[in-house]
Amino acid sequence: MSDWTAHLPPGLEPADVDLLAEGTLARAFALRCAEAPGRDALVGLTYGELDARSRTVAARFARAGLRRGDRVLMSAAASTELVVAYVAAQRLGLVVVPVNGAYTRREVDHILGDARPSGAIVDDAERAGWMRAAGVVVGPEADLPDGPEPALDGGGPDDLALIGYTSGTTGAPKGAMLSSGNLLASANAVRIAWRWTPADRLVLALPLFHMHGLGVGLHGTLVTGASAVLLERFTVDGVLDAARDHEATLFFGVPTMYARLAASDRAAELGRLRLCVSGSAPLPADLHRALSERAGQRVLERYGMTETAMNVSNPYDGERRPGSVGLPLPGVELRLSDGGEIELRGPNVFRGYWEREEATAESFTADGWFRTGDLGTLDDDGYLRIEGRSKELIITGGFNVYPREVEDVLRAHPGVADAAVAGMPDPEWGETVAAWVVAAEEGLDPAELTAFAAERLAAFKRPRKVTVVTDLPRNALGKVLKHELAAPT
Ligand code: MCA
Ligand code: AMP
Repeated sequence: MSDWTAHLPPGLEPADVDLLAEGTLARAFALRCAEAPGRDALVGLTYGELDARSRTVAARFARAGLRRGDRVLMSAAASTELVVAYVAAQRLGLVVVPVNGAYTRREVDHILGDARPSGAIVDDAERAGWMRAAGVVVGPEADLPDGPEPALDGGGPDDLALIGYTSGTTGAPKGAMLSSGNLLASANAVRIAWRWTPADRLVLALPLFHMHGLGVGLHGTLVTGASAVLLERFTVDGVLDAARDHEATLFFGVPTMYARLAASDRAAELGRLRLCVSGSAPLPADLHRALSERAGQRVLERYGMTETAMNVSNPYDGERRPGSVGLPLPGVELRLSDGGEIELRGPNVFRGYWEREEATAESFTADGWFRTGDLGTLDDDGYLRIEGRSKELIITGGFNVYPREVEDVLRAHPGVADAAVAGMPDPEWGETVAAWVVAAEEGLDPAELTAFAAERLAAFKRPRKVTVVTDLPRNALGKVLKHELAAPT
């Protein structure tokens, strides 16, 4: 077991760390708004404005019939209006279900059917049409009539605040239920560990429908009382211009973003930031070194999951070790099973999967530790290295793709008898999705198959390469030997 005291700044004792000091995430937001109304929350939005606008939007939600505990699906590009609507939803006690804006109708329908939201926050007309069945549908600006102000910032840390959809070996995405306390504890843990202060300004170019952008970037900013420059999408110039123009101090990204930044002739400009953090996928050690050489920036790598928010991080003071994700964050306990699986416990660990008792039971040990499905080793100083995964998962550009879901889609094509999907190493994306298919008939056209997949899968899940093979190599138990397929020829 490794412990988290190395993350504490000088003078802060473990006994003085209270990750749930504000009680709930919504109360933390409300407190920061009240404490410094004139300070920026986002560039162009002060805390006072965030308070007033989120009250108005919460009142509109309430007038439209949304009540504490109701689920509301959220699928929109990052914008000030989206942040206001999200804060309003949290303050009203709604349970937010973030959904990737790249999802096709098939993928969205699965989540609608499973989570049965009463409302949706979306930013385009076509997707609004898909959500209509959910009931109340609004733009991020909550284009609903005003209403009387409802009770805000109530409830307790155990109340559900977010359901994050994540797949599993079964292929069908399931909803990880995070309480308000889970999210608050994780935001406070990174606030302490990364020495986040109200004077910090984050360049936030991550989507707000995943834990990285939402749970770390946005929650961390607002729980700290700091500010962010929100970018609708990531580009190298966009990030570096924002850092320069708004005197930013922080940047959080996935390794693909860092690979693009390192390759740019502006890479040295990253050096102006106080702290750059990487996560969601392994940061190659040579990329870590390249950033250090070209930008003088020792990127701090950390490890998280939808189910747990943030778990482990390299220390702010002390060695940031390339190839390692570091030490458990404040409040987090970590151990390795006999098979090397990383197991976790702490106030950040989720309550279970929405309406999936069996999957929930399987994901915890008998003594209550969460099984991550990631394999690791601990070195003598307690630093964790992620060595692989026991779950089948491809991470491409920081987005997760479950091979089983892609295989199911490919097999549904009448020309396909069988299919296998695996990740291929890639210097920019980390991994890319590759497929091997056995044709059911002569003349299967890979381009036609790709078009078939495009109707059913978000762009990042689609195989970049499809190879037609006569059969798939299998072991004696009939399991496809993917490492043989993916091996370089
Ligand atoms: C875009 N494309 C992708 C990806 N992103 N393909 C594979 N993997 C991807 N991640 C597709 C586009 O649809 C397009 O397809 C083509 O690639 C080129 O797009 P491009 O413009 O180059 O991409 P981009 O818009 O610049 O996006 C790259 C990106 C983005 C900025 C790295 O993928 C991104 O924002 N990733 C962050 C994901 C994230 O937030 N993950 C956190 C998960 P076509 O040409 O066919 O149109 S939370 C998590 O994992 C845990 C909690 C944790 O620890 O953080
Ligand atoms: P998700 O639940 O979709 O957010 O994805 C979580 C998974 O991303 C984890 O279980 C890990 O496999 C992976 N992951 C996150 N951060 C890192 C990291 N720094 N290094 C390696 N894998 C990571």
